[in-house]
Amino acid sequence: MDLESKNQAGPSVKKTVFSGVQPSGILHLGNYLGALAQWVEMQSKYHCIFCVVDYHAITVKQKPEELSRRILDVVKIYLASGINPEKAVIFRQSDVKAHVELAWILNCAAARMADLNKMTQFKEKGANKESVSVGLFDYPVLMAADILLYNTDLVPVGEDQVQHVELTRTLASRFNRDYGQVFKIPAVAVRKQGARIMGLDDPTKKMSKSASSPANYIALTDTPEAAAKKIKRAVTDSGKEIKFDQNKKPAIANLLTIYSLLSGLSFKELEEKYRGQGPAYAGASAGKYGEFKNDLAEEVRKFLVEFQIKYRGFTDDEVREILQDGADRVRPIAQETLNKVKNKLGIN
Ligand code: ATP
Ligand code: LTN
Repeated sequence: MDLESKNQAGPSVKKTVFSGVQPSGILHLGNYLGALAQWVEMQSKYHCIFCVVDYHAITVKQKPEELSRRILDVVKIYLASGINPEKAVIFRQSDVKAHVELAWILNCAAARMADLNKMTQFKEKGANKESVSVGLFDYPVLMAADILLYNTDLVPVGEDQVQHVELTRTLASRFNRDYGQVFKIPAVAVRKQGARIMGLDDPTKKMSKSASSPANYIALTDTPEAAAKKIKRAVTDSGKEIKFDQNKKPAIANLLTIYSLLSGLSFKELEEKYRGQGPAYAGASAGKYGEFKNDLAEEVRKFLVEFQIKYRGFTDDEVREILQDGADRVRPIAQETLNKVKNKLGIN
């Protein structure tokens, strides 16, 4: 498919969507339900550009051999999730140099220390670390550059990234005001359900690939048996009712969210299904919530089996080709925006 019909401004009126994932660890069900599943829905409707943000990953120390492996694996995860390179562009951030160039320009011409000091992710990721890279502090500016290079309309992300998209809007407006109109102001797209999947071991913290214990997440590459074990051991709330109540039953609300998104059943249907089930029903061996957890594990098993068959079906060479093709397609768009920016600054 030619880029003209996919991503460039022109006769087409399709909106542009941009998003990315860091190749910094094992992707989990939270990444899939919060971000990737939304991307798949969007690719038929919009001009979609999905990036593997390797320059973001190096804001914390990575093992070089592992990083190069993970870059390819993240693309395989995109593909197994249902992203179709015929419909959406997939590329690697470091293959398009305009990203770092624009990030530097935004650092100087738009971003303020006070903006970045407000970012919570930096504080969380930097907490309890002896030394933190300047890159980790500056990381939202690189994310803004990613988004702004492509005249992006919509940025589909999980809830934790909303603050960064808001910052992107601030930087774009400030640059436009101070140097003249260049950037389109993007909007964030967050799913109503699934935007913040919580850790299985702690429903007060988001499921995270950088969590200290693997009991926190279901990796997309976990065996169904390992995933079932994690679900059985997942923290639950007091009481025995299966009811969606975010405040009183955050752990069950989280499990219900995962169940609902994977099965297509609504909370109401699920509540109905398990009404009246408690210790007496589930039996001593299954424990309270036992039946519910068994069924959820079965939903997760079905999802993982299907996902992993697809995941294993792609070769590294295929992925390298997709990445090269993707970078070749988006480079001219990025360069055009960068040229406009440099013109405004008098450095072209
Ligand atoms: P982590 O904290 O797991 O290391 P991250 O959020 O820093 O991950 P990515 O893995 O690059 O970084 O995130 C990819 C996408 O997945 C982003 O859109 C992010 O908002 C989304 N996401 C990450 N964790 C969750 C979650 N627990 N629930 C829903 N969406 C999530
Ligand atoms: N910061 C994001 C990853 C990311 C991104 C982007 C997401 C980098 N650039 C552009 C959307 C659009 C994260 O940590 N999840």
